[in-house]
Amino acid sequence: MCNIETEQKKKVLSCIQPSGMLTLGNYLGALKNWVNMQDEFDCTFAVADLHAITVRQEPAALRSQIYSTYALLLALGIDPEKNTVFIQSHVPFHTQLSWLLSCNTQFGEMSRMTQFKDKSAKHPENVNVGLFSYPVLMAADILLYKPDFVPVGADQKQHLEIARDIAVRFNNKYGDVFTIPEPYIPKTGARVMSLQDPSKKMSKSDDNVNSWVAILDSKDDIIRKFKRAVTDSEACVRFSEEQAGISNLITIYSAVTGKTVAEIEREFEGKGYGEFKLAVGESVADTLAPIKASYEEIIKDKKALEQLYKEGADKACRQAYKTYNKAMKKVGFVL
Ligand code: AQP
Repeated sequence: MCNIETEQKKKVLSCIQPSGMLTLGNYLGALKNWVNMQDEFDCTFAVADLHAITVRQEPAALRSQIYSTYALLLALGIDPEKNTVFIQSHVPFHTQLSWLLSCNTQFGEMSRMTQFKDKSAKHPENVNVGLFSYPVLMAADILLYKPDFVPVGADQKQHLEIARDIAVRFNNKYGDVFTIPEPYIPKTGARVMSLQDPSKKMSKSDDNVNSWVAILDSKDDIIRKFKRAVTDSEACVRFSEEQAGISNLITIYSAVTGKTVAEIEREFEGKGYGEFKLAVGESVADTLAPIKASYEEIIKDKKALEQLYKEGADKACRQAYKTYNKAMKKVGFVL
């Protein structure tokens, strides 16, 4: 029987790289919204493992991060029955479509991507071609599933824009193949900065383990990392541009407790940073504890996990194949 409710829902696609332990930044900036979007939208969620190797990964660590990222999505409450939840490398059409799109993308466009500039500056010993062209793979990730919306943070706007440009150009040249996705700005979503350098975003691939909090960190580690967080000299809990460190902690505390900035400033009036940092650490640990508990149950059963990601790949393949086939035909390939 056809499910009318699902058919009427708008489609959303989101991916996450297993390039390290998922962080509090990934959770508050993206994953929390993924969980909320499942009721309103027809969602496709991917573990973007192919993207992770644009920077060097140790094979055993990569394998375990892919498993753990998939399991964590389930632990957060993402339902693999209701959504399509899969591992990118299990669907070969991503790399195949990427080639078609690469031949319709200009070198100059890619050269302007800021993430390439940032990451090549960070890893000068490994400025590989994949790092240069990965926005094309990202365009393929998106366009294969014909989403109406792609949730984007400020740092990823440029990637969606290039995916849209590539799709429009392809459609104009070969006929209607791709849906042009719109950016989706979720109602809630915090930008979390590094605990050691609040001018940079919190990143799972940051070498300084004290700069990020992993969703799976122990309570003691979380509290220790917040105690060590860089703050300012003013010694008062007040949100301001000049106090980037303390403002980051206020943003985090607000996101996990639901309190407003004004309420937080009142709560900690006349109190020192030490007390505030402890409160932030404890509330973050309490928020993440049930996710960690659920993750530990899920990761124990590798067989069940394998079955779920295989079913997810089958579902994704069925959708992706149709788009890929149409694109190949339009370009002139014999199928
Ligand atoms: N610090 C952050 N604050 C808010 N949102 C964030 N996101 C990442 N960091 C923060 C959001 O998480 C989603 C998935 O991101 P990703 O893992 O695919 O890539 P990324 O943005 O490059 O994340 P990282 O942690 O910085 O990874 P690495 O270190 O490997 O580059 C995205 O929606 C992103 O906005």
